[in-house]
Amino acid sequence: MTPPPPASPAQAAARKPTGVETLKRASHGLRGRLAEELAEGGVQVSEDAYNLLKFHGSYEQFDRDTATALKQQKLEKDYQFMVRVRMPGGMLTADQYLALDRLADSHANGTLRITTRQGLQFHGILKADLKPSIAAINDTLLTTLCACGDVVRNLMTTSAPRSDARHARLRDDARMLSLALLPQSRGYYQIFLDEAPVAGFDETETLYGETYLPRKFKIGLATPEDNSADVLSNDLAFIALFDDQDTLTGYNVAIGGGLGMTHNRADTFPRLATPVCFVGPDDLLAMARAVVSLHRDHGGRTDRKRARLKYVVEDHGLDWCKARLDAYLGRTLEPPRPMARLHIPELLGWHEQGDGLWWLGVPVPSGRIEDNATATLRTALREIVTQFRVDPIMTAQQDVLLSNVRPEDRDAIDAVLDRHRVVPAASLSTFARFALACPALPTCGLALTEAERVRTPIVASLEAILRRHGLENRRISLRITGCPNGCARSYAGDIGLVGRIPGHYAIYVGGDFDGHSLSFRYLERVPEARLGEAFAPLFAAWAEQGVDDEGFGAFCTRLGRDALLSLAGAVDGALPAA
Ligand code: SRM
Ligand code: SF4
Repeated sequence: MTPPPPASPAQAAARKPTGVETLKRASHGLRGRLAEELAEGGVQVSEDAYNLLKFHGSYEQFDRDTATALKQQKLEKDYQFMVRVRMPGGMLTADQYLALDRLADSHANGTLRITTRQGLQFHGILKADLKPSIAAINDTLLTTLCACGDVVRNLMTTSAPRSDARHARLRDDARMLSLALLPQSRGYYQIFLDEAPVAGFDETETLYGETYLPRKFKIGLATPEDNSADVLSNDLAFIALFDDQDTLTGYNVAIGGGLGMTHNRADTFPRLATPVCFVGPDDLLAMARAVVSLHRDHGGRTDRKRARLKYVVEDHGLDWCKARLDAYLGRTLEPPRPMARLHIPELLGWHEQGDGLWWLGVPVPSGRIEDNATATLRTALREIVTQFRVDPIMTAQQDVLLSNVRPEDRDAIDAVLDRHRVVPAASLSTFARFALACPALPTCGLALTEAERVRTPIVASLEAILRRHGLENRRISLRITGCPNGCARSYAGDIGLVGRIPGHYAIYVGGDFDGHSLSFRYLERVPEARLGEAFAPLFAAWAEQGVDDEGFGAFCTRLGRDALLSLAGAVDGALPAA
């Protein structure tokens, strides 16, 4: 056989593993020089340490609000660290929550930020406080290990604390998978908790291998009735199926979800996970390991923008992936079973758990638990958790559920929230309750526009238009992100606003409330002040021409982009999407 011609320098470069791949391989179990760098003082870490820190749950950031002024004064940027807590299903005990709340003052910027994956983030931690902060989180029996990085991230599932077999199973599955899919390396414990190395301890990464995964890997668990974890946005989705007696029959498995994309790179795109097979109740971990192995063995390692599992599924096809999964499991996997349509339920407000206790879902705008001029939410939550010993659970909608409330405490809890001017869910429209925004400026280094800080005015302006048509309590979701990475799942809801250039957003419409379909780009670079103008004709048409209970996204998809554009006419300053 004739040997293939030698690769050109360009081809060779394109096939070269990224620097992060080389770093992981040489890192000695994700340790690198992190321990030394943290001990060295200063305000920043090296690029290698920056990349390794992610695996331990932290990102180096800087305050983007002050950066320009500091630069003009020839001063150093205000470097600080974000730390993310890994907490499967968003579950915390009362004591854990109170410890994290204290940490927000002692080491961070006085806020706790609920994430769209049911985690909690601290912002504004100084380098000198990083190790003590992570140690303090571990003292509460929580971890930050693998909250970020090229590994399996925080496990998502329904946060509803219902006391039934279905919910108990999902919670147990999320906890089990979260633990079982952690790496073997003791690096984290040695760097942050001063654990002494144990001679002969086997740290071989049997699942991950020396270079871990090509990119982040996300898992979500749901039932058809409760898709509050938006599972199809994950690399791997398990949808648990139960019989009439509430006995688990098994899981439908879907693979290849992921929402990040890069503007001007058509080969990157959002994608929802595709159902690939069904496995029995005892196969959950083996299946998870098989899909992780598929990513490990076939995910791209030369271009981090195209390294997620979704591109393996797109490039090779579902049948090819299914054949690999059969091989990892050593048998032919059953096709996915028929199931009911996925549904995202309402979790806010008061609900009975089914065991005599109640939960209260408290809305948290953009997930930011803080005291501000509008409401002293953080103080209210601290008082309630301290006094009534309720266990908080974070939701994928960036809200908090206060669980295990005794019926006799309900009125007193409402009174505390009222005293702290926290707006109850019942006073908010459905549109406002289901609006998400990512942190964006000033902490996120990738933000092109604001998101969290403009959520309130944007919601108010669009809500006012919906209200004119009596539509504000229809199930309609709005997701705002400061860049195309999709952290608030901007392409999976009815409406996505995606930061393009400062003060301007691309508008996506056509997804759906329950997470079944993706949206399409309708307008480009709409000035923030003209968003209302872009939506007003669409909402009016939805009110007049929407069929039965047709969702806004479905309505937009039915009409298509051209019809929507002719309805809207020219929006000053905006460009039609290409
Ligand atoms: Fe995200 C990067 C915040 C959920 C897709 N995400 C980032 C970083 C770390 C910016 C960075 O790389 O420098 C952001 C930190 C901002 C800050 O200041 O805190 C960030 N992502 C978040 C959070 C906090 C948004 C929120 O509003 O809560 C969420 C944390 C979840 C958690 O607890 O683990 C968060 N990110 C998501 C989701 C939604 C989800 O998983 O359900 C997505 C879309 C789904 C997906 O993964 O495809 C998402 N984040 C990204 C991407 C695009 C990845 C890609 O495949 O291209 C990036 C950029 C990257 O990784 O290079 C990113
Ligand atoms: Fe940052 Fe973009 Fe994610 Fe928002 S969507 S947090 S701006 S990476």
